[in-house]
Amino acid sequence: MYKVGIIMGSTSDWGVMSAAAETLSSFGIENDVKIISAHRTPDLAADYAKNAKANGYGIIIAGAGGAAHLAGVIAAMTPVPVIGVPIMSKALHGMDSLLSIAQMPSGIPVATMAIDGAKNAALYAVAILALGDPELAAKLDEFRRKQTEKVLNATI
Ligand code: RP5
Repeated sequence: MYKVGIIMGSTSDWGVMSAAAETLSSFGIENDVKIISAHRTPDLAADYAKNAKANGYGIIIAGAGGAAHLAGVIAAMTPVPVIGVPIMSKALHGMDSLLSIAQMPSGIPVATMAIDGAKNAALYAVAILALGDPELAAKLDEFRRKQTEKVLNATI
C-alpha cells in the first residue's frame, strides 16, 4: 500500500495536523510527518516534492497557515495528489490560508479541506487509497457505520 506524507509549514501547525496522522494510523496506513515550508525552506520543499513519487508516497497532505503556499508549491512539482489543510491563522482567522490553498490555477489541482480539517484530509486519503484496496474499503465502511450509529444513539 502507498504511504501518506504529512507535511506542514511550522511546528505550530502540529496541534491541528496531528489529527491527520492519528486518523491514518487508526486505519493502518503508513505515514510520516515533516516540517517543510514553502517560504522558509524552499529547497527542501522542492526536494521533497520532486522525489515524492520515487519515495513511495501515494498522497501528500499539506497543512499551512497565512500565505499558505505549501500545498500548491508541492503540487506543482509532483504528480502525487496533494490534499491541502488551511490552518487557522490569528490575523484573518484562516480565511487567508483557505483562499491561498483553494484558488489554484487551472492545471495544478489541490484538494482543499475545511479550515483545520486535518481529520477529513486523512479520511479523504483513506477513501482514495480504498479504491484499490478492498480491506481498507471495509474499514472505511465500518468507520462510517459506527459514526452513523453514534449519531443515531446520541442523547441530550
Ligand atoms: C505558516 O505560517 C505555517 O504553516 C504556520 O501556520 C504559520 C505560522 O508559522 P510560525 O510563525 O508559527 O512558525 O508558514
